[in-house]
Amino acid sequence: MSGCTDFDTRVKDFPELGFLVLPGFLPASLVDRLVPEVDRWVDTGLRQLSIDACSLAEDAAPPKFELQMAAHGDLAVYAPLLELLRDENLLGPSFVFHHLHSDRRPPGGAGKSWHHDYEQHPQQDRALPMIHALHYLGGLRPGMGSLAVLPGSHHQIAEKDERSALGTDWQPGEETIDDLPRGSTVLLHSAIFHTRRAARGPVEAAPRYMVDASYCTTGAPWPPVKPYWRSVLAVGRTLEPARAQWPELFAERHFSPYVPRTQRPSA
Ligand SMILES: O=C(O)CCC(=O)C(=O)O
Repeated sequence: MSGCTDFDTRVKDFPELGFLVLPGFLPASLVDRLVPEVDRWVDTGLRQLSIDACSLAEDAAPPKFELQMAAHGDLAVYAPLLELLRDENLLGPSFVFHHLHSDRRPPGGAGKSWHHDYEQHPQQDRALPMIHALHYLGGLRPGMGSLAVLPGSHHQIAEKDERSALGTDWQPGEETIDDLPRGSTVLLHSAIFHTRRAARGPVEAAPRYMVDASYCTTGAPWPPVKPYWRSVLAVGRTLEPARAQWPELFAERHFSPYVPRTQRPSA
């Protein structure tokens, strides 16, 4: 494989393994702007209001979306990320933004059982990739709570919670990711099974910041997850460089009608 860097190889392996770790992917200047925005998002209750609005009607919306915060908007359309996603081994040339969540978890916070996040109701194929970009603003260390993934598990057609009985237990073949510098990103095929473990060893004093943004290859209608999804996309369409260079990135036509969580069919 002469001329192929380690990075190229890892990108080529993405379709098979379903994850790609990008240590220090985000510039410090962007991370420095994101952290206070996440603090404000959590401390003022805006995050909770955005969650509460998920149980309201489609014409209701929370007072603010993450994309309306300047650094979060910049993150959603961060050019090196979009350029990487357009690689044929990831999403390919045409993809659409799906959603972005921003959170700060307290030191020593709880884990989250094995699950995946591929949006399809019911789960029936893996014809088109969806990718979650997990941005760890403060990095990841065992004392913050690690991420573990099951490489290759995105090929299995399974409901999101099919492995939840495993809790956050160690699984054969898993990869644990717990040593990342500030501003690191992990790309996951959204159907890969993964878990967040509670902190191990001495718990870090600092909170755990994670912003996750997801994107889908176009070609079939994707189910929206929030009733106010159209308003979020409308904000996205105002962002530069989305307007000029990525005309499909916030286009409504790549989505199916919104179905509330309680009415979504499962297998
Ligand atoms: O917090 C993490 O590291 C992973 C979060 C996660 O699995 C999720 O939000 O679906």
